[in-house]
Amino acid sequence: MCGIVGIVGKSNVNQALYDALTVLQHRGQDAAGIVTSHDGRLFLRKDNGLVRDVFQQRHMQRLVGSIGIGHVRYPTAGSSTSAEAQPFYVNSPYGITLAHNGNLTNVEQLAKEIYESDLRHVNTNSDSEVLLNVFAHELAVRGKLQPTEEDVFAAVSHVHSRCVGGYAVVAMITGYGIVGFRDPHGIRPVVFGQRHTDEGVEYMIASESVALDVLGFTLIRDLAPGEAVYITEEGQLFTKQCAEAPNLQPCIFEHVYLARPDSIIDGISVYKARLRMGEKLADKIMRERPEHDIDVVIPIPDTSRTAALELANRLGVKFREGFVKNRYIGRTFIMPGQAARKKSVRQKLNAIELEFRGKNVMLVDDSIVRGTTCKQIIQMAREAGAKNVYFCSAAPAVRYPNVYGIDMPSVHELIAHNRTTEQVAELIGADWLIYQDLPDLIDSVGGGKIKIDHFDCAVFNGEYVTGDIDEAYLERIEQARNDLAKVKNQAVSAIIDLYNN
Ligand code: PIN
Repeated sequence: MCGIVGIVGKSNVNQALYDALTVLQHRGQDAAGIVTSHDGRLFLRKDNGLVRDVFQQRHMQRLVGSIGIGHVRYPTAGSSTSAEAQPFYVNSPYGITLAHNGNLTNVEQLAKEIYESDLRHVNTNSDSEVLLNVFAHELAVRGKLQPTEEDVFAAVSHVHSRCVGGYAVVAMITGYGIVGFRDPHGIRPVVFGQRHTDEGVEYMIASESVALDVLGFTLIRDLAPGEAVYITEEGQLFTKQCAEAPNLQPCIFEHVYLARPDSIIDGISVYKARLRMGEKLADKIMRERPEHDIDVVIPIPDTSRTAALELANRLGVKFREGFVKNRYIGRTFIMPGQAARKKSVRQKLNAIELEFRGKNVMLVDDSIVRGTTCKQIIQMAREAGAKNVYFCSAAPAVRYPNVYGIDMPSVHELIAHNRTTEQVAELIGADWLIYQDLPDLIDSVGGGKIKIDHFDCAVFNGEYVTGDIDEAYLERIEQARNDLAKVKNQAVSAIIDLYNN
């Protein structure tokens, strides 16, 4: 998962892009980048790290221009070097830079086509660079010295017909404008908005509406699935539906935990969706055990707080903050003579004993993926003196990998894969485990004022909305992930050897 932003302003946009990226930081902490344009020149800064670490004063001063795009990256399979930080750049036609959130599922075929038919070179393993080259090729074949909005939209249409998967994109065409587009299923979110300044109207395209809010932009709307928005350097805005059969099926996991609660996606408040998840969970608890003996509901910070609050309200049970999270957790350094160690949950979370001692506690988390952290947290609750530890997941059991840009472990690492709820409860050490039912999750998200009844729920039900995912594909990504893990482990061992010798 990643965050994208693009701004067409009336004065330098470097600070606004930086601020927007900090607001989108939760979508990716692995790498960050900004490119701006002034007088036909591009200014780019990108590197691995958090936004606050990647951009120093000297970098910001160089990022001049009233138009630019930015990106924060979460590592997806294959992307971990700073060469794969975004935005990506291609010099022809016009000089195009691009930032992408999502994942293309036909990237191998596209990479082949790009090389063999489009005669283009791709220098990284990133599907975003492939996407950029497809877009650049489709714009180049229009053969125009000065592209119009119709040329840009035609190129996006061709991208839609060639690229399969989840993609929310912002691209800058040097000297002309920025374009944002969303895949024909609208899997990943993207919105656009405007703000009025003394010099005129400024526009922003961003992954989440919260970036608009914080920077004083007002939301115009979400991009529809398959739709593109093009804003020229002069500030003219055009939109067009560029897909043949758009069909909104957004990723439901955005509402479970990826997005910030103060964002509104496709008209749905993430916060309200999470409140409804809590209500539905309470109803399920009452159905399963009307005589339950829960003394206190305790969220596992941060995401699950909203659902836990409403769950406690509905059950009429006390809601208490039993865990405190260290917000300043640092890096793990590889010291001479030590193996690289993973930070334990205990360094991130600490229990307030008096909320646990002698009580039947209901812990709430947004989801259970590997089950490794929740196992440790349940153990902490017991050590703090809980009598019984019950566990609620605001999402159903995660049983399948994500292929649209969320970095999920491979299928064998998912604790619920091929396991029943009882088996998972036993493995994580819970006295009782309740998962949200999928229809309830769908109703929590899509059953408010804005009705959406189709979502990408593949991680829960294995049904991939693009229709091109089979066993062979899943095996291939698993293999790629294993290979990458091997390379990473070898690199870590080599560094440790270096220190030791
Ligand atoms: C919580 C995010 N949330 C916590 C992510 C842990 C699964 N995990 C998914 C629970 S927050 S595990 O946004 O950081 O606050 O099941 O893999 O152990």
